[in-house]
Amino acid sequence: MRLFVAVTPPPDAIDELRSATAALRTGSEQLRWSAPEQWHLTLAFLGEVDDRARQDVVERLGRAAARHGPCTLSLAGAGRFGQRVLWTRVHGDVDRLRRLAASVRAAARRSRIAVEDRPYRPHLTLARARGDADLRPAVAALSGFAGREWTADELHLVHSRLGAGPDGRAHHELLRSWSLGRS
Ligand code: 2AM
Repeated sequence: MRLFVAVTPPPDAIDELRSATAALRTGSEQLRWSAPEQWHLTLAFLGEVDDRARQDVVERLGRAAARHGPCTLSLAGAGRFGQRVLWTRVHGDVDRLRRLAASVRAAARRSRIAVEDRPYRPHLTLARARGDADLRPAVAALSGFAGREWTADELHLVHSRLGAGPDGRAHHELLRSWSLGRS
């Protein structure tokens, strides 16, 4: 099954971002916005994982979560990956989050799951372009957004079923969650 590992903002932080993006979300045909209920910070995309590797990585992720404490974070402003992905920036304990992401990726590799080598860039994806799109106006429109502080205190393993969610989007199902910093 197709899996990824993430932390998620609490409902109040999601609501702020939902309000801040409301006008933009209705405006554009070019962008496919992800559902606010599904907004998350991906730490590692594991791709298709078989049962055996999944069982192995579940054990390792539990141990990784225990070794890392909660992270105090906030979301603010926006950025883009080229002409394809619009995201909001992550502030606060990003070094901690980076170390957590590194542990998660190491856990996946030890379970023989291929994960990308590119450095982790903390972000929360808001929308993807249907083709190439000029994302600069959206980035500018969100430049004044500054969300409240929140604590990422759980690590989640999520099953993503492409096309199984509303409007042809992916359906996300939480498979496992671990408290950070607790064994
Ligand atoms: P991102 O939006 O933060 O990049 C589930 O598909 C999640 O896995 C996405 O939200 C995406 O996180 C992340 N992801 C990273 N690489 C991916 C890839 N090659 N294909 C699909 N999703 C990927």
